[in-house]
Parts: sequence; structure tokens; C-alpha cells
Amino acid sequence: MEKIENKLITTYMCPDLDGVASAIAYAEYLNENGIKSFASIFGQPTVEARYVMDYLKVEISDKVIPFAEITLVDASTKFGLPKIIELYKVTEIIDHRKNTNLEYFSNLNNTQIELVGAAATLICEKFASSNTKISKNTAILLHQAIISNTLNLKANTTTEKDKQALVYLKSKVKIPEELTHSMFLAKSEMSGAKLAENIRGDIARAEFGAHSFLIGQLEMIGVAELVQSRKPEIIEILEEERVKYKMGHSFISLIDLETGKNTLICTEKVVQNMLENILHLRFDNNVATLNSLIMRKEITPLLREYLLSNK
Ligand SMILES: [Mn+2]
Repeated sequence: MEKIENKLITTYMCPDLDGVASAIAYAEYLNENGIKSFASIFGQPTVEARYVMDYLKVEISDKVIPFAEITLVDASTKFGLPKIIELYKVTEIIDHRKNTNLEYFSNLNNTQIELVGAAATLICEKFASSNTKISKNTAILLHQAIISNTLNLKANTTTEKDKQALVYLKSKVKIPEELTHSMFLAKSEMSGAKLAENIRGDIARAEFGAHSFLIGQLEMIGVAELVQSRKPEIIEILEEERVKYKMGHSFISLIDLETGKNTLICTEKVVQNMLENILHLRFDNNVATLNSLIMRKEITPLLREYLLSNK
């Protein structure tokens, strides 16, 4: 019998640009180093990821060929993984999240969890430290994934390593100048039904003691105009999602990529109070603005800490 050598490199279902770029790049890195690998992604990638893939004419399918092992990139829990993933086949995990569930993977022999701004940074470092040849498209994908995941280096999760990775990639290929702006514009397209599609496409759920939250997040250009013209719709969509997922509370955080401000929308007094306490802001007419950027993954730990200490 022929020995199957292939490694499948993949990430969560419906991945963002970081997941897509990391999967493609890591498969390329392994193949360049003599390890037969292929990247596949499952479910529809985010609008932003699709935009950059189309721009570069990069295609990636959900086709799989026989494989012996799986590497997960930008993913480290079993939740949200494609159905095809058999957990025991996962031998390697490369991710940048605090909340992992490594206990589900019984055959892991290589785990790299580092709290950098993007998984793409960790993949870029592998190319850099081994001086592995990188293709033009892969370098651009990694570059844009780091820009996206770090909110153009404005996110508090940005590290020196992310910045160094960008410098390295820029030394290898010419990054199209207009790409960051056009990529951000692409994900800011909220006309008509796209608003609901975008909100539903990025919902997180969190439970702390007796409180459960449905938390929306949009990263876009033009938050003020959107809130001005469509606040009631945003509230309605959020409420629909809250009911659908049977969560107790809901709010949404709107990140403006150009002004570097956050706008929060929340209709419940009790939750407004919590957010006012942890983020030091004031709600007026269900809207509050913060003059800096904070990501949802930073708000939830603050909320947890606050609720567990004010029981
Ligand atoms: Mn990521």
C-alpha cells in the first residue's frame, strides 16, 4: 500500500483573511521545505478575504486529496472547525489566541501559540528564519492579513513581531499601495441587506455567571455616517440575533479603521452601565463613543472581570 504523506493545512470555517493567508502560506512553506502539503478552506471566507483573493486572483478550494495529518492555523479550539476535521488527525497547531482547547487534540506533536497580532506573523517568521523562498502572492496575502488583524497596527494586540513581519514582507515584494485602503473600503460596504449580512457574519457569544452576551463587531470606514443613518436597523438586527441565539444581553462595537475610534450601541440600561464602568465612557441615546480602538477580544475579558467581582 502506498504511504499517504500529504498534510492538510486548514483553519476555521468561513475564515477571515488571517486564516486564509496563513493556510496558503504555510502549505507553500512546507512544500518548499520538502513536506507535501495542501491548503483547503471550508465555507465562505469573509468579504475582506474574498476581496484580497480576487484582487490577487488567488483561488483556494475546499477540495481535499487523501491526507495523513492536519495542521490548524489561526485556530486552536474544536468549535467552528470544518466537519471533515477528525480531531485525532490534527498533529500541529499554530495560533495567536489566548483561549485554546488543546485538550481535544490527542495527537498534537507541535504546538505554537504566541499572542501576536496575527497568525500570519508566525507563518512569516518561519519563512524569514529559514530564508525560504516566498511567492509574490503569498507575501502580499500575509502582509494584508497582518494589516487586517492588527487594524493597520492600531489594535492594542499589535506587537513588535507584527511590525517586523511587515518590514520583512515589504523587503521581499512590492506591496500594492492602494490595497489596504481598497480592502478596508470593501469591508465597509453596508448598503441594503449587506449591513445585516456583515453583522451576522461576525457575532460572538460569551457567558459570565448568570449573564450571557451576544456581541457584534464591525470593522469599517465611516462608522459615524452609518450610525447616523441606520441606528434603528442595527439595533433590530442585533436583537434578532440575540433572540436566535437565546442570549440574555446584546451590544455591538463598531470600529472605525480611519478615525481610530470605537462606537458602541446598546439599548439596555444595565449593560450600558457595565460598559460605562469598564470602558469609562457615557451612553447617550443608546450610543457611546470611545476615542481609541478596542477590540471585542479585549472587551470580553474586562466584562468578565467586572461581572465576577460585582456578583
Ligand atoms: Mn487571526
